[in-house]
Amino acid sequence: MTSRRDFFRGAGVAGAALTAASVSRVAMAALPEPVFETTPDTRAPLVPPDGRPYNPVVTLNGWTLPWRMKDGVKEFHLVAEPVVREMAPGFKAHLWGYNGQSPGPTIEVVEGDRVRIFVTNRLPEHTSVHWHGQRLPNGMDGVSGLTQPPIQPGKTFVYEFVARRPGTFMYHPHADEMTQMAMGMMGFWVTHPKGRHPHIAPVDRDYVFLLNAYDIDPGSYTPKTMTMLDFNLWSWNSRIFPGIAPLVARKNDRVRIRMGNLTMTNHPIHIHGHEFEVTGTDGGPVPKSARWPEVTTDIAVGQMRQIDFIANEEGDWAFHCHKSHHTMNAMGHDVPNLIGVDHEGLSARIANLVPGYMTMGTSGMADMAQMQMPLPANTAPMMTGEGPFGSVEMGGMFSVFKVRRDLAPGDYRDPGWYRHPAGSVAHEVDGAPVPERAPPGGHVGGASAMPRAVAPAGDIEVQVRKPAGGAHDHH
Ligand SMILES: [Cu+2]
Repeated sequence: MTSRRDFFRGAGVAGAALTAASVSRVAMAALPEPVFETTPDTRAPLVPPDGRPYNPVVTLNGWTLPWRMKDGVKEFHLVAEPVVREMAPGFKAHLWGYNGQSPGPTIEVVEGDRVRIFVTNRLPEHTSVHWHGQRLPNGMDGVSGLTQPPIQPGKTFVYEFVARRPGTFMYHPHADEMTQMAMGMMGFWVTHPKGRHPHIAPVDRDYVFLLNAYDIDPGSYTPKTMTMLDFNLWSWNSRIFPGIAPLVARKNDRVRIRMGNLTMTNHPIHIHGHEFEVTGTDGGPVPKSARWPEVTTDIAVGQMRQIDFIANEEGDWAFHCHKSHHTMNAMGHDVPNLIGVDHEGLSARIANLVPGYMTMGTSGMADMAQMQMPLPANTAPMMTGEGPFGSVEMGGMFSVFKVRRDLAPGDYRDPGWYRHPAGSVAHEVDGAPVPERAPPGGHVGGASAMPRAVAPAGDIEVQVRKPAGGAHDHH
């Protein structure tokens, strides 16, 4: 729920400041009241109450920050602070973010808008905000030490500039970046064109999210911020599948998806059943003559990609990072020693996300009993990545693009699983004989292959030894 807390009435820094008689209450009241969000639900798009009209974006598992219009200036108030983020049902992380969530709220403005952003720092260390991709005065660029002094804990800074260029942007700290971005400090920014733009087509649905990654040991809540490559949670907007909301569209909707990468590696983002074109980057819209069709687009570190397509195939289409390790919630792939760590009930909760997951016991392996092997039946169908035909066997950077004929415009609710027309689902062939394997060095039946000019180098057969039972290797 969105809550408008009285920021100044509370304890803490601002409250303490108010006790000092010399602080001007009028000056502090000049700040717009900050708005906080406490749930990871995908919020309805924020229809602009004033200013130029536009078709608002939908932030996956996120929300858009309301503004206050003051003398023709859009005023926003970001509060950098520690937050608790539910990354998937039953799994919470202690992150840093803005206004109650990580990522922070999306900021949406219109080309030509004058924007004033107040940033209050409630973190235990200094910060700054860099407005990635924007044209602005150098002193508003938010690079701590280079273009401004850092915002110390308890202090509020103000940034002001005109959103000169329409497009897809993001914001993040430029102070102790390694720590602060690893802790989840980032947000999306969209500047809509002020009118018809030759390279920016109007769309029916406009989705945005950031690619991020965390390294959170099983049994703990806080990311390890020194990790450079070996992250174990690959997330979209600090959510992991099956915690990521589906993207839904009405059949024949024009759909735009905007993504920004603030992880430490690239992500080839892939959609099933449709082709798209990259219509923009954080550098601006791509001219039509420079676009080509794709079903996967690689998003490098620090890049943003905007893709457009027509949702003209009904169904539940997978939409995911094509790095197979990034569609795993690999929380146990590098199992740490958890002796002494209290993780009561954790295995069962994580096992809901990762079938077969086991946490090492807190006093050795003797407390295996709490794991209730075999795993309990699913209590909530989406909690194990369960699809209508069984486990989807996916995690991390994975979601479902749901196209339906009968959706109302502006309806972003999950329509449930697709009902396939009769006879349109791959199925088992009854009574089919198991064909022979190809004989070594020769061929039987079917179309003839090219004859071998050189004999193969011997009949080596390799089988994979699985950890528990399974095949034995032999020569
Ligand atoms: Cu990836």
